[in-house]
Amino acid sequence: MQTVKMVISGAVNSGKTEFIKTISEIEVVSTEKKATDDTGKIKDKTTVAMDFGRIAIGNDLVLHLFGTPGQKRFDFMWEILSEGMLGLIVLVDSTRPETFRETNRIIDFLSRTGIPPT
Ligand SMILES: Nc1nc2c(ncn2[C@@H]2O[C@H](COP(=O)(O)OP(=O)(O)OP(=O)(O)O)[C@@H](O)[C@H]2O)c(=O)[nH]1
Ligand SMILES: [Mg+2]
Repeated sequence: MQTVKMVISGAVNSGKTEFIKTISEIEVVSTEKKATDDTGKIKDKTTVAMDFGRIAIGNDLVLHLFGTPGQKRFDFMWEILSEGMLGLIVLVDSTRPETFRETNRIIDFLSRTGIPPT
């Protein structure tokens, strides 16, 4: 049985927590708290540390799913969560072009720190 660490990232409100809750086979460990800054204008709750879920693919592979917080002020968690990751999924809300620049920043950062070279 092989276990692979996957990181699910993306800008605020791109759907990271929802994605992990949807595909995880276990109850997701979530750290959602009431948003107290500008994020509160678009949603009630936001991830402040991480999400964690798990899904098995066939009999031999288990994916551990680590969701990052979207807010910039929690970006120190990106490096912590991406340590040892083998795969990265970046979610984008295509209806909010104003988040594309931030999405690029996340991709740049995580491709430099996390994914091992092939
Ligand atoms: N229409 C639609 N709404 C979605 C989808 N995924 C998530 N949402 C909604 O988008 C909002 C944000 O979803 P979250 O999963 O909290 O987003 P997040 O990326 O974890 O947000 P942060 O933790 O604040 O960065 C919620 O209201 C979800 O119900 C989707 O695929 N389609
Ligand atoms: Mg979240």
